[in-house]
Amino acid sequence: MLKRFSRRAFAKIMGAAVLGSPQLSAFGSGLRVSEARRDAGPNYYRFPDGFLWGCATAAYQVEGAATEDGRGPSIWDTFSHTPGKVRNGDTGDTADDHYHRYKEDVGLMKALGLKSYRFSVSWPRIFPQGVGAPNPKGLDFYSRLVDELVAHDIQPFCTLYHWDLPQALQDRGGWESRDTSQAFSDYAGFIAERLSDRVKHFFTINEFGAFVELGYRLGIHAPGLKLPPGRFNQARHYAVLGHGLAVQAIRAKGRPGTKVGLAENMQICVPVIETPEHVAAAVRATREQNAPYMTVIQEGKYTESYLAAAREDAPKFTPEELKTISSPLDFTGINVYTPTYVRADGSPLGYTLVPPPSSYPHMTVSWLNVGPEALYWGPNHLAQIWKVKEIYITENGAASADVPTAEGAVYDTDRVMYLRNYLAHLHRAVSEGVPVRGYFLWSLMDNFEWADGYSSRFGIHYVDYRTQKRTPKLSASFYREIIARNGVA
Ligand code: PNW
Repeated sequence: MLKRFSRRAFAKIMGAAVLGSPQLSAFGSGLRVSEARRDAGPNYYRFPDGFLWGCATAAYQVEGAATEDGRGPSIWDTFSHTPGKVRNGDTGDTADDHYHRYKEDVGLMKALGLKSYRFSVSWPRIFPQGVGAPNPKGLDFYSRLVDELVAHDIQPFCTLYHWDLPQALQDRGGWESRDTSQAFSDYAGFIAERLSDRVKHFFTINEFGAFVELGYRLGIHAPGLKLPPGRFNQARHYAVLGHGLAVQAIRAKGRPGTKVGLAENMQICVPVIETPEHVAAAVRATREQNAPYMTVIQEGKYTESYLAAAREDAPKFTPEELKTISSPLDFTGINVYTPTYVRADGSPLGYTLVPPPSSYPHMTVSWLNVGPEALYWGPNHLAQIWKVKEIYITENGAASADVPTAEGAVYDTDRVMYLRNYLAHLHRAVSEGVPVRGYFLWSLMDNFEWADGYSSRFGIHYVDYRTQKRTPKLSASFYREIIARNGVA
């Protein structure tokens, strides 16, 4: 009796830790663990049928061909050509030369078995001056890319803004100007009109939390500004307004069935321990920490504490604008890299952020702390706090110190470790019924990593920038295996 009870109690404890794994029922039926595992086999961390395994890239990071076929300059051309802004003076002039090698790159995707591919459109290829007459040659490139993807059964997911603002618009105030929000919407509507016969999913903007903060407040990304708080908060507001206007334009111009969302790197607040108090604190923190972006987009209002803390520097806005910003979305995408640990406390907001100790493990870029639980809590928060019904992980990946062996192989066991653990936590979310429909690994191949230039490598294919040769790393074999079995290997 005592024995049976304790086994059941053990299974219960395990249930809290390994939710939804088939192993549990095996405990109940009295099988030994090893037999249970063998039975479960490759289904051990199986994902739902139809789960979309993908990879992501962005235009300026991979395309090159910076002055070809009528492309206008973007703020990243200006910034990367300014001495001292990007490590080693690297620029995106050539990058991965994807503009010319896109067919080869779709071949890499096919070899992985990818179901979907998230790319971004370079706004200044389409509207070299940001507004005005479209450039047919620019559009033609994306049309050919989409054809190539569709021909290989890879679903195209299109991001409209991955940071390469036309320089002409920056010259007129960039995201500090409401005109940029409107210009973005016009451009987004144009692309939806032209590509939605083949592209069913559009993301408006990639990572407010990175490009506005790093570009307009900290000055370490293009356009390299360090705005005072009032002007900065207004730029944040016009960026989310641009998103909302673009949602409306895509709905107006896209074919029936076109879906629209965004790809945001919201701060993912992870409870330091999974007790009800810390979990509640993490929920409160997620709303507050994301007040200027995800929260206003999902709720249609800035939180009281955000406005109160900003005081006279709070953004100026109208109720109409808030309504636009919170235009209903078909899905929400989040880029997941690193956790923000949170604990409950007795402060007015009811939470405190817990800074990681200096010994906290991270990948080769110092901000990329390893916290696989972020891939459980991110989607979980979206589903719990804002009742999001369709979720995509629009980016997740890691930078490693990849060094090819004499034979040219790259054994990135640390990246594989990172991905395996994050995906196990994603599985935990999915097995609890959190509606995650797909996952885009960042990135298909090494590329121009913004201010780090080519020194940081996030790819699962190694790129030799002298020859443009792509070589699958160990992580590419790992990901191919995951896709093939639709489960974590
Ligand atoms: C994302 N941070 O950027 C971007 O969407 C990608 O273009 C980029 O290559 C990728 O993640 C890897 O960095 C980020 O400082 C840049 O916390 C910086 C941060 C986060 C994300």
